[in-house]
This record gives sequence, structure tokens and C-alpha cells, in this order.
Amino acid sequence: MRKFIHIDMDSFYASVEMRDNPALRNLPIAVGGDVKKRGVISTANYIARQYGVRSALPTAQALKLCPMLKVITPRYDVYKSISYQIRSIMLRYTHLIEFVSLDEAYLDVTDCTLYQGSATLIAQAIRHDINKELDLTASAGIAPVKFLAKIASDMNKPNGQFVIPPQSVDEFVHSLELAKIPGVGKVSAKKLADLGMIKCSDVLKYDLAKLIREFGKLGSVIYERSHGIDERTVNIDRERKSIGVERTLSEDIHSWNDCLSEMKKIYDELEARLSKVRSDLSILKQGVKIKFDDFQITTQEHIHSKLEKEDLIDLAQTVWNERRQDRGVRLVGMHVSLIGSQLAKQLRLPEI
Ligand code: TTP
Ligand code: MG
Repeated sequence: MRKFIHIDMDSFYASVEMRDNPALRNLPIAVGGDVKKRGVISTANYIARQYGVRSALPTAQALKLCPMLKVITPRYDVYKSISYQIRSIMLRYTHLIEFVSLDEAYLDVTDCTLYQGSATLIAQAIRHDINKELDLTASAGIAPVKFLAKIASDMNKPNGQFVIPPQSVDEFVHSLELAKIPGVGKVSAKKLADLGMIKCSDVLKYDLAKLIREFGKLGSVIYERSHGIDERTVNIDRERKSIGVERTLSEDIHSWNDCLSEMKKIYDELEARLSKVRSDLSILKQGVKIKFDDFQITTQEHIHSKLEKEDLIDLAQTVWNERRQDRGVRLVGMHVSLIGSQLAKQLRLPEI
């Protein structure tokens, strides 16, 4: 039996902005892109959430829901450096940590001897340190399997924690809604509901083979989770697999020349971003992304071991010519895929 803690910062970007500017504390605020540039909301504070302002909502729509909303331009460098401070706090307790994003991590504290090995007390201590040292709040979930730790960290948000002890797993999972299982999105949840499955208990009567036929690999995940099973351990080597820059255009574009000038700007940004991250990273592929005015997204990438402007532009032009079909284009992007450090090690030639 293992013990996992999932830590998740509360309204992370928005909380950082309120911390650094206390005048914002009692106002509805959101961190996101400019309404004039068709930006979207990254996150909102809890006051703004009462108006329905949510992550991924277009800023224009958020302002309709909450006209006094204060929209703040993201300061990614600040969030990133705070994320490193959070990491160093967590590393005091265990090295078995999977950092999922800037504000979220799984810790395996099974063999941790601090606080007599109590995961509940360890989670409390980590949240206390974060609050005292960084003046930000975090929530935590504690459970014997990863997916339940994640679900639990949402149960007493903000600034709270929730424990699912081993003896309560069956009861908790029984009444758990399938839509809450990480990986089950809106479309799958709807399909499950159409098949008569809303809660995990509904899956118990369903045949595994049938689930796999309907949902592919996700079918076996749904089956396992519904039985409280999650064999995943923390993946301490988890790392970035790609770096990209994309931009929603202020107006749809229809000519290749307009696309070309956007792509050139994006290339410069991507180059700047790449130079800021690790210098030893190895590029495996590079590619482009285009979103059309009917919201269809198309991407194209190929093996290319370095970032190269002409090649990316050629790729973009091919996609433009072959897939646009007279549609307008509302978003363009470029990215590189990276070689994981494990693979890089294997690929490295032996030294002579
Ligand atoms: P979340 O943990 O999903 O959200 P949150 O921390 O803002 O709020 P909660 O209290 O519910 O945990 O995401 C962490 C950060 O990631 C968030 O502050 C902003 C960023 N983010 C986006 O930029 N776009 C998104 O669609 C989401 C979900 C998050
Ligand atoms: Mg969060």
C-alpha cells in the first residue's frame, strides 16, 4: 500500500498577482490575454469565479459575465520562479516527486519517516511552509493511489486538504462521478452517460471487453479507476516534451503573405524561448500548427534536429496550400519536440 499526496496551488496565477498587489485582493480579477487580441483567460480568482469566469474562456466573454473584471497580463517568469520555490519546499519532504505543471505535483511519501510517516501531517506541513514562506495557499489530497489524491485535492479547495484512507477507498469510489476521473473529458463522460454510466458503481456491472471496444485504451483506465485501481507510481523524470509559441490573430487572415509575416514573428519568439531554457536540450522534430475559422486545428511536424526558420516556413506554406480550402485562419503556431533525457542518453555515442 502506498501513500500519495497531490498538491495544487489555489488560483495560482491570480493568487500571485493578488499577493504582489494587495489592492487587487477584494476585486474580481483574472490573468489572461487582452480582449482586443482575442485573448483567453488563464485563471480567475475566486471572486471572479462566482460570476462564471473560468480558465480557457475568451476574455471578451469573461468581461460580459463580469464587467468589472480586472484582466491582468500574465507574468510567466514570475510564476515559473515561484514554482521553483514551491518545488524546493516539497523536496525537503521527499525526492519522489512528479512535477506535473507549474502549480501541481504528486509526492510519494510511503517511505517518508517525518511526522511518524503520517501523510496527512506531511501535507499539512508542506502547505504551512508554502503559506509562511511564499504567502500563497495550496490545497492537498492524500490517498493510497494517484488519481484519488488528485481528486481529493479539489475537495476542500481553497486552502484545504482531504484524506481518503485505504479503508474508505471502496466507498469513495462507489459514489464517484466518472466525469471526475482524470482523463475522462466532456465527450467521454457524455458517451458513458448515454450508455447508462454516470458513477463508478455503474461501471462495475459493465464488461471490460465492451468498455475497451467503446473507448479504446481509455476503456481500461475507466474500468480500473472504477474499481479503485491505479498502478501508476510517481514519474520523477517527467519533463517537457515540446516547446511552442502560438498566437490567436486579432483578425482572421486569408493571404499567405499575412501568414508569413505572423510566422516570422512567432519564429523569433520561439527562438528567444528556446534560448532561455536548458542549453543542452536536444531537438527531435519541429512543426507548425494552424487553426481555421471553423476551429479545425491542423498540425504538421517532421524530424529535424535543430530549429530552422526556412524549413518551418516551408512546412507552414505546404499546410497553408494543401489544407486551408479557402478558410480563414485564426491561430498560427510553431513548436519543437524535444528528445527526453533518457532517450538522449541512449542515443549518445560511446566516448572513445
Ligand atoms: P489550475 O490548477 O487548473 O487552476 P488554478 O490553480 O488557477 O485554480 P485552482 O484553485 O482551481 O487550482 O491551473 C494552474 C495554473 O495554470 C493557473 O493558475 C493558470 C494556468 N492555466 C492556464 O493558463 N490555462 C488553463 O486552461 C488552465 C486550466 C490553467
Ligand atoms: Mg491550481
